[in-house]
Amino acid sequence: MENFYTTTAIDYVNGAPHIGHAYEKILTDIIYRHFTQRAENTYFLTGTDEHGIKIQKTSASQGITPQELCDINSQKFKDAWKALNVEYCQFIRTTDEQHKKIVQKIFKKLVDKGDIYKHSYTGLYCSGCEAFLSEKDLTEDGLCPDHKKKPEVVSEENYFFKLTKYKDAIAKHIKTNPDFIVPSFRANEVLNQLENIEDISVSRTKANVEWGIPVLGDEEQVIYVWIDALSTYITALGYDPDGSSEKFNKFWPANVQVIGKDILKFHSIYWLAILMALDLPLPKHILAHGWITIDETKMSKSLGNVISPTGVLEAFGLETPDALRYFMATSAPCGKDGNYSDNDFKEKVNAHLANSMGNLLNRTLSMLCKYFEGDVKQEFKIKSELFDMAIETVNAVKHHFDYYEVQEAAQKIMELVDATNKYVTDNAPWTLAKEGQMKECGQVLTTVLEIMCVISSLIYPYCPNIAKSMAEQLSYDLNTKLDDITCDNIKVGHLIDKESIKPVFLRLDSELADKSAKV
Ligand code: ME8
Repeated sequence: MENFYTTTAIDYVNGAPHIGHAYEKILTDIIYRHFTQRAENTYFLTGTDEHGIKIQKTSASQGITPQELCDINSQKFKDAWKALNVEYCQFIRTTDEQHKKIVQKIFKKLVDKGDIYKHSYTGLYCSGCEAFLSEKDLTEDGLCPDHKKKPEVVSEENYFFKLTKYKDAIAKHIKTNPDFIVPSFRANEVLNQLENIEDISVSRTKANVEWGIPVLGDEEQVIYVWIDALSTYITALGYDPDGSSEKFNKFWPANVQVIGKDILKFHSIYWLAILMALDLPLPKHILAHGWITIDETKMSKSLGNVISPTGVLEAFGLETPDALRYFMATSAPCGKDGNYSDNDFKEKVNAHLANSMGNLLNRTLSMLCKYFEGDVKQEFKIKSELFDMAIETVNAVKHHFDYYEVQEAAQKIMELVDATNKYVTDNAPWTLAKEGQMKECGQVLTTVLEIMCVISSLIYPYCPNIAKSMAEQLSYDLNTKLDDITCDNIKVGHLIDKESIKPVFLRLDSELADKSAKV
């Protein structure tokens, strides 16, 4: 694989990031890191969505400018991703000058092509969705199903995008590419939505919404939400209707665009239509992840159960985000909803990362020091059946990532950890040592250490700090590409001193468990 490009949704900057936002960014970061272990060139884009009526109103109520509010809140997202080791290559903001300039050009190109036209319109507008809704979208009480608010009746002359022109082409694309939408069970949902699709409003009058990108040559209108927000995926790379950058040609189309299930319609219908109208290739996959609930309840400000990801790190006194990354990434099968609770978090990471994985390395290295002063001898290096399982696990993990099954891949890694623990129990190296079977004892320990090298590579995307600490103690090169992994990494000679052995993950203090900070 040569080039790999992945994106997340860009978050609204109405407030601080919560654990749902974090879930998406962690998933994408894990996918990105996995593919850095396979592809030559990789690129990861995230950012913030900053225009719209909500920002205009909130900033006014706080007595600051919309730009000031965006600057403050966008920084909170950057800070959170830093704390979570989300290693994006670029953070785009819809208020970036370059982005605004290209969005204006994209809009003009679509007007010139006849795909955008002006039209007087009366519609039901939900400011929560930042979108017009049709009667069919509403609940029985006439409310927006997501925001539980009555939409406003808005009459305006707006620009409209000819979505209906692309309806058949989109349906054909989804049907002929059954793995385009991941997980595939969501494809039917999109095809049903496509049935009722109408042309969409893509501008608002400046009189009603000021905080947006002005339409070139029509200063009374601002470009609204989806053309602005979706275009970030290409403007960030340097797309330009008058001639794009090398980076754009290298990385577009994206391999996978990661979004939440609530905005799948915009990404698998609106976004495809815009790309088709621009004569650009379509992304290879859209991954629609599920939603995270808190203690099985929907997160909401009014319930006061909104969890801050950095709050969790602080409450548990975590110096690195690995445990939270691991927990979130494994909280749900691909595309399904997941749940966060302090207790589940603590129990899972203690069991998987401390007891199963961390202890395995720790006690194996300790025995190597106790029995052999940390030395590996040539006669310890044997072939083991466990090596076949390790290589099979690498292949299974790659296969799961080909379908962006992040939780399922982690499960495979843990199966290898469990099998290795069982191997230690079955072969009891401490008994071998007691009985003086030192060669056999050394062989068992070295076999385990070989497997731990593979495990450190596989766990790296989820837990980069833990993986680095494991690799360091094993003198293993974590930059090994997955295709080049073998079970012949432990070098004959002195491996480690007793003093250099350190636990890769400490159990979470149970007393701290209930104190997880709420936003
Ligand atoms: O939708 N669990 O922004 P947003 C999991 N700006 N994911 C969640 C979640 C939860 N509880 N809550 C939100 C927008 N998300 C637009 C996107 S893209 C061109 C424009 C996810 O801040 C949500 O599904 O409301 C979305 O993918 C992302 O967080 C940003 O949501």
